[in-house]
This record gives sequence, structure tokens and C-alpha cells, in this order.
Amino acid sequence: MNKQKQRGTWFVWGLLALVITLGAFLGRCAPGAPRGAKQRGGATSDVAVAAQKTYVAPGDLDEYYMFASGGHSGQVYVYGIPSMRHLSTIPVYTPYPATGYGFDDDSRAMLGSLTWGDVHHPSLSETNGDYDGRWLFANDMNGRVARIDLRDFKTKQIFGPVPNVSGNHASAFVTPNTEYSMMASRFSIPIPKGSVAPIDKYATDYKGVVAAIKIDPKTGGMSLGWEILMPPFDYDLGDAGKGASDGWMFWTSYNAERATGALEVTSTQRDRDYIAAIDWRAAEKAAAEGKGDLVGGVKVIDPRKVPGLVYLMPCGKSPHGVDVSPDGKWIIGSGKLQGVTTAFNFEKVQTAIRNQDFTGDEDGIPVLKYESIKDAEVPVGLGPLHTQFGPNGDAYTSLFVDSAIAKWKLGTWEVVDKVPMSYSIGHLTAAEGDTVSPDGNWLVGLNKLSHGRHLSVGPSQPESSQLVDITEEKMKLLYDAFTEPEPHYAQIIKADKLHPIEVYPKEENRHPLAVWDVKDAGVTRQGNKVTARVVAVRSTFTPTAIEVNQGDLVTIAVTNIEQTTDELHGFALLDYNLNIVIDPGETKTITFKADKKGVFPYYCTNFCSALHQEMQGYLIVKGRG
Ligand code: K7E
Ligand code: CUA
Repeated sequence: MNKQKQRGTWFVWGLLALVITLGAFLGRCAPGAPRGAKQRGGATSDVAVAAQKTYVAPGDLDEYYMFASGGHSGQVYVYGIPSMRHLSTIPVYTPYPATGYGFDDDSRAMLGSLTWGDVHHPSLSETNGDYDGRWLFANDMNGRVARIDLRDFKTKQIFGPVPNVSGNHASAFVTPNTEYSMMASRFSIPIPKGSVAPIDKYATDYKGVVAAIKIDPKTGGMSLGWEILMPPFDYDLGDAGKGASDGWMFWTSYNAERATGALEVTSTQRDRDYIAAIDWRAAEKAAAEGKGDLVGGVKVIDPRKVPGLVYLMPCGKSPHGVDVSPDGKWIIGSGKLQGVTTAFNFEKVQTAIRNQDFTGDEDGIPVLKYESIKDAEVPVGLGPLHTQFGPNGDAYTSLFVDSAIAKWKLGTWEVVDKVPMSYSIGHLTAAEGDTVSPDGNWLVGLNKLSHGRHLSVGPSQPESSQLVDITEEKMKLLYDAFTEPEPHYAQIIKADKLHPIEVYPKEENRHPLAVWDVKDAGVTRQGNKVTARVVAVRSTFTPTAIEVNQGDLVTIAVTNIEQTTDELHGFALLDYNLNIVIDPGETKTITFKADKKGVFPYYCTNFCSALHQEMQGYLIVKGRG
């Protein structure tokens, strides 16, 4: 262990002595102690070990970053592992006043008319199937994908809404060299979007779509690759093949019944739904050859006309997650109401395709024979949702109904351990646990409910995430943390893979309205367009007054000329609902119509110095005549 860790050891033992003493004390004489405060934790030695393993002493750093989806908050949260401390919030699809996101001209344009999003699956960029620490992609149910640059932890691009895709849940899964971020529609609709068909024509006139978003290998820039027309199922989750299955993509789908109404009943009639297996390299080739029909402005490939791209693997009914093993040999998927999960063998899938071992078709897409492609049904427990991996063939499956995590072995298929979760686990994430080389030391259960394991905060209860030690044969629950809603998937990356900057270097700032010297700051006018170039530096804005006429179109460009870590300045203008934050070395603009007459103070929102409170000025809007 490193020096920091050793230094921390003293704190730990001191703290533990205190914890143990207090624990003995409170256990006896605190009638108001939360239920379970004394029941849980087991023997003191277990608590001591757990505390030591998760304790990151003041000044010490976590080993990993965890990027967690924020669900319908539209954000991504950054936590440290193993401390489970919340380090940062990255606004993606939702304005976030704390960083001024969604208020300045650029981020406002990026958000457009949609000011919320529903993020489920963050996806770290990969090189050769391993996280490379460059970008984080994140889906939005509104048919969009965003790219966050891990150099500065900022959202740089929001792509979409993508034509024909409705309800982009099965996204933003990247392929092993970040060639594509894949998406699929959860809600089939008549396409192109905007066309209408009666609901009783659902089985024939509604369609699902799979879309490949092309990623520029240098810049991470996203553009539309190609789309494939799919039967009207609900495509739920996906995972890219790797190693043995590189070049393929897998998507679970439910509602093979093509039912409408209360799907809870109508879509659970059949014993099996499907995992769609797509040869994405073949699809890429077909698209390059110009195959496909123009639908909604994009080329959509119909597998009926271009056979050999898509196959359906029967799977337990109403499946949720699909996960490819680190070597790419197995595809793990299950019905979420079942007690088993199925390991499909990719080689057998290939053999079945070659031998045309089909049991039928769906809209011309061959259905493979279940018995021919499965290796095992692993009795993991009730309600299997998602699987993550460790080294040495270890697999971990979340069990929603059992509220537990099952550990089992790829190849021998034995279930070797179980650990209960509190409560109702959805996704789980292991350290680099969906790459070609999982680390296998930490696992986090992302639970849907917290069930009173915290001080009550009223009806809107926090979600709970639990840290599990998976270094040994038996899993050990170490820590409960309460995370922001709504935790779906998260990914954990080794901290030393990221090298974030803390200051934007002056040389990099090419903003046309940037001013680095207070001499150049000031207000210029062209007709009724006013531009104010403002310098922000501890602890004043230059100029300290901006005069305009009522009705002017005003652009305020603020350059923070600091080159020091953590020296952010804010620029808030109360009555105009404006609030931006400018990081060191950055220039940001806000444009607005000065429609209200009067004198409006502006001030710095980020505490920047002893005289931060003095960092203020006035916007003077003079009336006409
Ligand atoms: Cu919550 Cu991946 Cu949207 Cu599973 S998803 S639990
Ligand atoms: Cu600048 Cu406070």
C-alpha cells in the first residue's frame, strides 16, 4: 500500500477505538437510535475491517472514480471509490445553476428546447475493450446521446434527438474501440416519427429501430452512422461483443407478443422473448454500399432486404440486462421473472447461423434455436437483472426479487456466494467490470430503495448504493451510501487513467470575445446590439458598470483571466434570471434582450477571495426618451 494509506492507518485505529466505545455506549442507552443501528454489522471485528477498508483519510485520495447515471435528474454524478463520497455533479441534459450550465449561450444552445433528460447508461470510451479515460457517453430517453470530455469533466456535445428512435433506453453502449455508441428504441412507433397509425395496427405498422452513432476517433464528435429496422418489440439493454464476439452487438427486447395495453399482462404471455444479435460490421458495410431506404431523412436498412445482419436469440421472458463476458465468449441474459440466467455461447450462435438452425422468423429475421446456442442455465436466484465480471471467470448478477447479488463462475456455472442488498438492487457495477480485464476488488450495488437505513428525510427517500468487497472468495458488504436519484447504471474506472486539467491554459482560449487585459475591457455598440467584454479577476469585474438602452440586444462576455486552480468567478444578474460561472482561463457569453428598465446589480457567486463580496457592478438599462 502507498504512503498515504499508511499515514491513514493511525487515523483509522483512533477512529475505530472511538467507534467501538461509542457503539457499546449507544447500543445500550440510546432509545432513539435508528432501527438496526445495533443489529447490523455483525461482530465488531467485521465492522472494524469494513471501516478500515472504506476509510479514506483526510488528504488521501480514492482509488477509483465511479460515474453514476442520474436518471431523470438529467445529470451524471461522480463518486470516489472506496469512500463513496460524492465528488462532483456533471450536468448533461438539465440546467445546473451551480456551474452556470444551461444559462450561457453555448450550453443553452446545446440543450435547445429540451431542459430535462433521463440518463440510464454512462459508457466510458474504450480502446481494445478497456477504458481509455478519454470520454464518457451518456444516453437520454429523448433519443439523445451526450459526450462528456474527461479532460475537464464537461458536457461537450449532445447529439440528437436521432430520427426514428423513440425512447432511447438501450444506449449509450460503446463498441470496443469506440467506433460507435449504439442505441435502440424502447417504444416502437410508426416511423418516420410524426406519422400516425392506430394502436390496433401495432403488430404490423409500429417499428423499432437500432441506430449506430459514429464516433470520431480523434475528437469524439458524434454523427449518425446507420439504422436498422426492427420488429415492434421493446428494446431494453445492450452490450457490444468483444474478443471472440467483437463486431457484434446484443440487445434484449421484451414484448415479443407485439402486444399493447397493460404490458405487465399482455407482454408476458409467451415463455420467451429475444436477444437481438447484430453483426454491426456487416451493417456498416451494407450502409457504406448505400443499402437502405430513406426514412425520416436517414437511410434505414431493412433486414428482410439485407439478410445476414440480424438474428434473434430466444431468451427467458421479459429480459432486462444483457452482458458479454470479458473474453467475449458468453452472452449472459435472462428473464427478469426467472430464477436462472442463461449463458449463451457465441461460438454456438455462429454455428447455428451457419447451419441455419432456425425455429422460425420475425419479420424475416431468423430465430435461432435456444437449445443449440445455450451453454448453461445458471440458478442465480430470483429476478436476475444485470451481470458484471471480475477476473478469473467470476460473474456477479443482481437479483431484484431476491434483493441480493449472486456470485458465480463462468464455465463451471456454479453459484458460489450470495450477499443481500438493502434494497431491491437494479444495476451493479464492478471496478472496470464490463471491460476485457476487470479489476475485481470493488463492486457497488445500485439499489432502487433504501428502506430506512438512514435518517428520515420525508417521503422522497434517498436511493441507496452499497459497496461490496470482492477481493476474496466470499463477498463482504462494507458500506451504505445514499446516492442521488435515479441510480441506474454506473461505471468504475481506475483513477490513474484520468488526468483532468484544473485551469484552461490562456494559450488555448480562442474565444473571439476574450479579453485578457483590463485595458481591452468595455462596452461597444452596433445599432441596437451591445457587446460588453468583461474581465473577471480577484476581486473585481471590469467594467463595473454597463450602460445600455431598453430594448437592446446585449451580449456579456466574461473572461476569467485567473490561471490558478479553484479560482472560479460567477456572474449573476438577479432580475434577468442570468447566472454563469467562468472557470480559470475560460470565456463565456450570455445574450439577452434588455427589456426591463432600471438598475440591476451583477455580482460574483463563487467565493473567490476575502473581498469576494466586493466583486460587483451595475447593469444600467436606460428608458427610451
Ligand atoms: Cu434502471 Cu439499465 Cu434503465 Cu436496469 S435500467 S435496473
Ligand atoms: Cu469572484 Cu467571488
